[in-house]
Amino acid sequence: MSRLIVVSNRVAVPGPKDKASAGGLAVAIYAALKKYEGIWFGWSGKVVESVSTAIHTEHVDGVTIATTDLSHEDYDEYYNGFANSTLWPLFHYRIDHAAFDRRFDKRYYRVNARFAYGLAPLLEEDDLIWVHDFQLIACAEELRRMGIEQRIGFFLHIPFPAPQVLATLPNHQALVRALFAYDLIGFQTATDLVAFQDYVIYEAAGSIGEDGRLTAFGRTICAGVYPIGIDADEMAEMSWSAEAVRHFERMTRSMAGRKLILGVDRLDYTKGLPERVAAFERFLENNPGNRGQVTFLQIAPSSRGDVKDYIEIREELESAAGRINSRFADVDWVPIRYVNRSYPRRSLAGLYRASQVGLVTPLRDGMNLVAKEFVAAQDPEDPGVLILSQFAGAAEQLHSALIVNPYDIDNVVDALNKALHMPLEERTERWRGMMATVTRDNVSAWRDSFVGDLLKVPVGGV
Ligand code: ADQ
Repeated sequence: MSRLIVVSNRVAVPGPKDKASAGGLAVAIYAALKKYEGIWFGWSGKVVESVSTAIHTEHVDGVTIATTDLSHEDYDEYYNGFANSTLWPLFHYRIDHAAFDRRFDKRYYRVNARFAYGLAPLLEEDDLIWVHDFQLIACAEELRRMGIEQRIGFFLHIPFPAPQVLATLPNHQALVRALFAYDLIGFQTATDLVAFQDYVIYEAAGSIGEDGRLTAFGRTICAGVYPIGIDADEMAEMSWSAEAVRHFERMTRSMAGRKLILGVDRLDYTKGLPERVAAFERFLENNPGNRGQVTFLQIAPSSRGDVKDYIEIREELESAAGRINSRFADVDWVPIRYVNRSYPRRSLAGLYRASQVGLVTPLRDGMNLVAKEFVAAQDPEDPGVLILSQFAGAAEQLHSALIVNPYDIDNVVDALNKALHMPLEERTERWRGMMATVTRDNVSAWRDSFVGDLLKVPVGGV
């Protein structure tokens, strides 16, 4: 049996006891690594004065964890720079937030090469290599330069942009050429796959064969759609855990019969938070009868707090929430509760179940796992309603959510009205459809279908 080698920017080994503290993705990947006696290779999370070529390795449960450090320049120019300030905004259609700086892409390719150099000596002939996400697109190209011929797959967790958006990136062809060093590329949605195919045809003078394989830059590769999932059974179970019940009761008590609308996101300008708050404000403006009856709880811990755009979005949100609260609050009711911290997964499960409405309205999102977690944590006897952006990857699967355009504030207001007044029968029917999908297309199914296809694709890019 081949070994599985997973390469990702961050290595998230689940703790030995508390599976619930790690994300479903880390648990699923780790389970596969155990089965295949594999290696998980990535950044140690450490930023050091001067970086050496040394790889730190440790062995846990038959899995080898191999990590490398980053220097301060790597952190600024590769991680915060090209990855988080160039590719992240651009791939989410936010050219207005994208920083183009030649130092950034130079460093990106250099760090990707260093990952490849660190990994290559650990590889064996039969290994199956699976690289994750936008931080490491150029990894396979470097491995190929070093003569590595094993099958290499790549999964993009974020959207793939339309060709005209990607074309704003200086040297965009170099990035897509690097993707052609893989044997299989996985996208979250059919929309992303089509955007990639369009780029290949219209920007790279490539072609699509009858078998769907893509040819460009002298190689022929496979590309497919693999929507990522969650461990739905575990989330459903977790929503009845002691900690979830405690949070459910605490929340329900504090609501005193009012309805709860919940948003849970990393604080990021792709998540549509100012637009969401504006929609809630308009909902209160248009529906005076609902004032004092409905509360919007937004949980949004800061992420990437050392990038300027992230500091700005936090300030923008704080001031909008403050303004709306001072406009509508009463002595015994505050319309928006904005919480800038993260919660353990079990607590979140209880909060999901205590909510009548899950408000998930990113302006663009690869998948959005919060939408799936919200569905899995609902009480089957009295499920809440999911309002979901048409621009989240999850909208291609969760058809019975109330699908909205997050830029159209009135559309979101209408959906809030509909969700808050939806009869139990309709809520239950919608929820059942979504729960069946979330359970069937879970994180293990995602992993197994990608790895299964990677094992079958032709090798050598021909
Ligand atoms: P993210 O952009 O981080 O992921 P998402 O898919 O929603 O977005 O995953 C967030 C995870 O973090 C969820 O498991 C959620 O429970 C957790 N989380 C969010 N806010 C939290 C809070 N306040 N406290 C505790 N936990 C919190 C990227 C892509 C997505 C893609 C995933 C997986 O941007 O589009 O779905 O990877 O591929």
